[in-house]
Amino acid sequence: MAEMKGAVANVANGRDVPPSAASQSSGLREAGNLSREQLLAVYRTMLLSRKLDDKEIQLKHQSQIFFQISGAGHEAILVAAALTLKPGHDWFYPYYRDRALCLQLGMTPLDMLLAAVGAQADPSSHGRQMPSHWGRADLNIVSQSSATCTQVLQAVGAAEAGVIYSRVAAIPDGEARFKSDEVVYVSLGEGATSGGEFWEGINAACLRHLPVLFLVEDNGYAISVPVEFQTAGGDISRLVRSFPGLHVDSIDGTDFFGSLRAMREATAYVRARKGPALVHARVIRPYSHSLSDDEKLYKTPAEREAEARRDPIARFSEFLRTSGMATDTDLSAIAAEIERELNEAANAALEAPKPAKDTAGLWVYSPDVDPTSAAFDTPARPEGKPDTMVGTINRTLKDEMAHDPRIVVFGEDIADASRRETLNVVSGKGGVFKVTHGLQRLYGDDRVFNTSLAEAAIIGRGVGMATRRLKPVVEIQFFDYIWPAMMQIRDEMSMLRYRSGNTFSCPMVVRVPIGGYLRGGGPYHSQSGESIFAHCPGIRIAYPSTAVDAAGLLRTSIRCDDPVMFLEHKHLYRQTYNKGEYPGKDFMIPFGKAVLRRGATDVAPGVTNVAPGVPDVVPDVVPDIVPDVVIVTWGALVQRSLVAARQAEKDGISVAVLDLRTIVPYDWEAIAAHVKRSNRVIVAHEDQLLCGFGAEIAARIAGELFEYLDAPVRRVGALNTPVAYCPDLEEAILPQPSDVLKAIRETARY
Ligand SMILES: Cc1ncc(C[n+]2csc(CCOP(=O)(O)OP(=O)(O)O)c2C)c(N)n1
Repeated sequence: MAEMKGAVANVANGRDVPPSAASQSSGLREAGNLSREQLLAVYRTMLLSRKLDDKEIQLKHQSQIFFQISGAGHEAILVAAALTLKPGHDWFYPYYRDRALCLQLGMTPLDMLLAAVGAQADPSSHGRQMPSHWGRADLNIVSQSSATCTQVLQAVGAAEAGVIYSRVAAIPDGEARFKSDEVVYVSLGEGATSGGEFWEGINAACLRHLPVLFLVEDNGYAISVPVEFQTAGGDISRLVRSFPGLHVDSIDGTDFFGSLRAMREATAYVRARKGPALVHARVIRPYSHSLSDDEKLYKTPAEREAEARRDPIARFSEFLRTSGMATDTDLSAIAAEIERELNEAANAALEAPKPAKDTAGLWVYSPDVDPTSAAFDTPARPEGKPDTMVGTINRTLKDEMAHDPRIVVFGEDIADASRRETLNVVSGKGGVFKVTHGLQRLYGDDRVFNTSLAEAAIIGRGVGMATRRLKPVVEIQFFDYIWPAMMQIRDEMSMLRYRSGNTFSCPMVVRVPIGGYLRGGGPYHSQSGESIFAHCPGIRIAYPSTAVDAAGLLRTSIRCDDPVMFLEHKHLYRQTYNKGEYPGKDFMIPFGKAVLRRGATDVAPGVTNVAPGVPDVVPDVVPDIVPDVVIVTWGALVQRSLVAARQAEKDGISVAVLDLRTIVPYDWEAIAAHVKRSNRVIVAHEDQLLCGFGAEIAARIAGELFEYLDAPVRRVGALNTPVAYCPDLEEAILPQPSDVLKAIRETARY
C-alpha cells in the first residue's frame, strides 16, 4: 500500500487545475523522457482523435453515417495510457470514448470510419455494431458492447486466463497464449462505476491479485447526471481506496504529463505483478454525450466555459509552444496533414462496400463447428452399473477435463474445499448437488475453484476466459439466481461472435440446475424459463431427461464451439427411472435430435427414434400401431408424459412421447414427422404456459402443418404463478401426469 499513499499525495483534482501550461510544470520534468518527435507524435494522435470526431459529426449531419459518439476531452489520458501499454501483447477492453487510445495502439482512421459507415471491411464488427465499439484482433482489442459496465468482468476473466495459462502446464502451446508481464486494460466512465459489475470486478481482481488496469474516465457526467448525484461523495477513487492491494491514483486527465506519470506508475505496478491498479482521471466532455444529446439543456454556460479552459489539446499545444518544442507553423502543418489523411480515409470509407443483405444471419453460431452434425454422433460404450444423472454428469466432467486441459470449472461452492489443506481431512463439497465433487482433487485449484457469490461475475469472467480460448464450464447454482448474469448472457456471451463479425467468440458451457417438483422448493428453487434463453440468438440450450443423454449432450456442449446453456433438472438428478450406464468417454449426442421415448419405431426415414446403442431407457415401443396422439416434451415432463401415456393406453388411446433433448436447436424434422403420422399433438413442458417454449412449437405446427391436424394443438404447462412452497400448492401449479392425461383424452376425442 506504500505506492498507494504516494499516489494519493500526487492527487490533482482536475476540476481545480488552472488551465495554463504552467499547470503542466510536472510535465516539463517528465518531458525530458520524451523526445521532441515523440511529443509531436502525442500531439498528432490527440488532434487526430478530435478531428476524427469532427469528421464523423460532419458525416452524420450529411446522413452518411448513422451514429456518432465522441472521445473529445479524453484524449490526453488515453494517449498517455496507450503509451504505457503494448498492443498485441497486453489486452484491451476499451470504453466507447477511447478513440485516442485505439489510434495510439494502432487502429487507423480508416478502421474507424469503416465502422461509422457500417462497411463490410469494418475490422471491429463488419457492420454489426455502432461506431466507437472498438475491436481489432491483432492488437488484442476485444470487441465491446454498448452496455456500460460489462467489460469490467470480461477484462478480469481475460486476466485470469493469462494466469491460468501460466500455471496449467498441460495446456498444449499454453506458453504461446500469454505473456508473463501482460496487463489487461479496461476503462469505463464514472457513471458506469455505479454498476454492480464494476464492484464485482474490482473485488475479483483484488481477491485473485490479477493484472488488471482499471481506468475511470470521469468527465463529470453520465449523459445528464452529474457525478455528485451518481457516486456517494462524488469521488470514485476515494471509495475504492480500501481494496487490498489495489494501486489507486487520482489525476487531472486533461494534463498529459500528469496522466503519463500516473499511467506509467500504474502500469508498472500491474506488470510487476503487485496487483491490480485503478487510475481515476478527471476529464471533460465538450461535445455533449453523443450527437443525440444537447448538453446545453443541463450544463450552464459558465460550466461549459470552465470545461473549455481545460481542453487537453489546447493545453498540450500551449505547452509545446511555450516550451519551444513547436512553433505555430509546426502545429498548423500537423493539422493540415491530419485533414488530408481524414479526407482520404473518409472518401475510402464512403466508397467501401456494405455487407450484403444475405449475410445478415452469419456468425450467430460458429461457422466451423456444427454440433448437429454426424461428427457429434458417436456410439455409446456403456460401462459399469446404471448410474444417476448426477453420476454421469460428474464422470463426463472428469473425463472431459482429462481430455482437454483448457477446461476450467468454477462457480459457487463447486470446489471440494476452498482451503486446499482441509482436503486431507474432509471429503469435499463439490457443489450443492455434488455434481462437481472430486474435480478439484483431481485437477487442482487452478482449474477448479469457488467464486464469490456473484452470478454476473461467473458468466462475465467466463466470457473473458473463453475469448482467450480457455474452455470455461461454469455452474450457476440455481436457475432461480441466474438473473444477475442476464446482461452478460444476453448482451455478451450470446453476441460476442456476431457483433465482432466472427473475430472473437466465447464458447463456454453454463451448467444450470433448473426446475421444481421438489416438494418444498418454493418460488426460488423451482423456477423454469428455458424459453427466455431460447430468445437470445447465439446460445444453444440442452435439456436432458436421462442420465445417458446428460453425458452425451454435455460432451457435445463442451466440444462444440458455441456458448451452451446446459440445463440439469434437479428433480431428475437422482431418480431411478432415468438411470443409465455411463456411455464412455467419447460418447456424444448431436444437438437437435429428438428421441422417441414411447411409440412406434418406424416413423420416417432419417428421423431418430431411440438413440442407437443407448440402453438407458427401454422405450415403450408399440410396433405397427400409429399412435393416436404424439406428445412433444422435454425435461421433467418426459416421465410425466410416459406415466400419462401408459394410463391412456388402458383407455385404448395410443400415445407417442417425443423427447426433444435440446431446445436450441430443436428437432423440427422429428416433430413434423410425428405430427404428420398421428395428426394430433400435445406440447407438454414444466415452464409456465404463457410464453413457454411450447408456444413457439405450437405456433409453428399450426403454421406449417395445419392440413395434417385433426385436432387443435394442445399445450400443457404450469400455471402462470410462481411455484409455491406448500407441496399441495406446488402440485396444483406444476403440470402433473393427470394434466397430461386430460390433454391426451381431449385431444384424442376431439
Ligand atoms: C447498462 C447500460 N445502461 C444504460 C446505458 C445507456 N447509456 C449509455 S452511455 C450512458 C452514460 C454513461 O456515463 P459514463 O459511464 O459516465 O460515461 P460517459 O458517457 O460520461 O463517458 C448511459 C446511461 C447503457 N449503454 N448501458
